[in-house]
Amino acid sequence: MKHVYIEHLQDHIGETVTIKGWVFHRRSSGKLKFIEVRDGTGIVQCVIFKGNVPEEQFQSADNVSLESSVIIEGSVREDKRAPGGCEIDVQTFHVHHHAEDYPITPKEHGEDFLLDRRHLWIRSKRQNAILRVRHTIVKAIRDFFDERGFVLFDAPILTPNAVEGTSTLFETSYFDLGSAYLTQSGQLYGEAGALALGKIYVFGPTFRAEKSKTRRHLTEFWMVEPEMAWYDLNDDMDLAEEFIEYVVQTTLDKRSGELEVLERDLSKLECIQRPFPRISYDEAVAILHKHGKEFDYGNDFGAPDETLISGQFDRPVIVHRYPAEVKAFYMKRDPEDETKALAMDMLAPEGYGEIIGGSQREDDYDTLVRRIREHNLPQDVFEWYLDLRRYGSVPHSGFGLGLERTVAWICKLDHIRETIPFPRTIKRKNP
Ligand code: NSS
Repeated sequence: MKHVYIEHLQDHIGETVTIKGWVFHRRSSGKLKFIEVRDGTGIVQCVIFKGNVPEEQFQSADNVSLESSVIIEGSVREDKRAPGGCEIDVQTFHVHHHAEDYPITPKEHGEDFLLDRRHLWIRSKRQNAILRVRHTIVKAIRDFFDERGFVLFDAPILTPNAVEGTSTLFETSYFDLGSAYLTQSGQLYGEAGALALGKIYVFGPTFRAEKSKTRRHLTEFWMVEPEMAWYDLNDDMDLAEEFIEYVVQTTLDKRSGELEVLERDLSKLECIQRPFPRISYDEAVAILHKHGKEFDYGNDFGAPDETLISGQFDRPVIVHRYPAEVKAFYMKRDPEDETKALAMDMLAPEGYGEIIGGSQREDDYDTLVRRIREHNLPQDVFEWYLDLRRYGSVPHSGFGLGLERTVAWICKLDHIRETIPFPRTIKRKNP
C-alpha cells in the first residue's frame, strides 16, 4: 500500500493509502474512535468504526497512548470541515511503538519544563510551525543571493582573533598553537571572498559569550553575511532593503498556514515593502529626545531605545552614520564627518529592534593599521586582513542578518529561544 504524507492526502481522495505517524489526540464515542495523527507534514483525523477493523485493532485504538507511533491504512475521504480538507476511514490500525506517558500535555507548562524537553517540545503544533517558517526563511535567504550572482563562501568557525569586540569571545585551547576562538562573525573572511569572487555571502553559525539575558540574545546563532566589492554604504542599504522585502514576502507567500497557527497578524507583514525609512543616528537621537527619553548622545542604542525608534514606523527603519566610537574597528569613517562611521543597522518594527548590522569597510591600509592600534588589537593576527588593503584594495561593504531575530519577528514570538531547534543561552546548554 502506498505510503502518503499527510500534506499530500488531498491528491488521494477516494484512494486507499498508508499513513505513518504519531498519535496526537484521541477521543471515542461508542462504536467510533477518532484518532488525530501527525506525521510532521500535517495532522489528519482517522476515524475507526467498530465493524470496519478487526476487534483487537479496535481495542488497541482504545488504549493507544499519545505520541505512540502508528501505521494506518484507510481510504481518504474529503471533508471540507477537517483541517487538511480530508479524513481517513480506517481499515487497519497498527501500533508500531507504544509510547510511555507523554510528559507534555495541553495544560500550561513552565518555560523551563518545556526547554528541558525541547527534543519532544518540537513535536507540538506551534513549534512545528515555527521550525517550518525558519526553514522557509533560510531558503528565501539563499535563493535571494543565489539569484543575484552571489557565491556562497564558508568562513571558518575556529578562528585566531575577535571580530566584534573581545568581551564576547568563546575561547578554546588549540593543540600547540595556543588559543582559538569560536567565530563571532564570518565578515573578515567574507571580505577576502568579495575581493576574490566579487559578491559573496557567508551563512553559518556564530557565537557570542553574551552575558545578556534578554529575549533577543543567544550564545549560538546563525548569521547570513553578504559582502560586496565596489559597494558603498548606500548600495549596502539598498541591498538590505530589497533583501528583507524579499524574505518577508516569500515567507508570507509560502507559509501563510503556519503563520495562521501562530496567530500572526499578516497585514503587519504585507506592508513590508520598499522603500523603508532611513534616518541618521542624529535623527534617531532626536526622536528619543522628542519623546522625553533620557539618552546621552554618543552612546549606542539599547533595546528600549530601539523599540521607541522603530515604533515610529510600520516597516523596518535603517539607522545610519553612528558615532565611530561605539562601532567596530573595521568600519570606514564618513569623509563628511570623521566622528561618524559609515555604519547602518536595520531595526524591525513591533518592538523587535536590530535585525541587521552592516557597514562600509575601511579600505585604506594606513588608516586601518591606526584603527587596529586604537582598539588595542594584536596587529600580527590581522596581517592577512591587511593584505586585502595591500593588494588591489577597493571600496566594499556588507552586512549581517541575525536569522533567529528575523524568525522571531516574522513569527511575532516573545522570545528568540523558540526560533532554533536547540537554543543556547547563558543559562542553558541542554539538551
Ligand atoms: O554584531 S552585528 O551587529 N554585526 C556583525 O557581526 C557584522 N560583522 C556583520 C557584517 O557586517 N558582516 O551582528 C549582526 C546581527 C545583529 O543585527 C543581530 O541580528 C544578530 O546578528 N545578533 C544576534 N542574534 C542573536 N543573539 C545574539 N547574541 C546576537 N548578536 C548579534
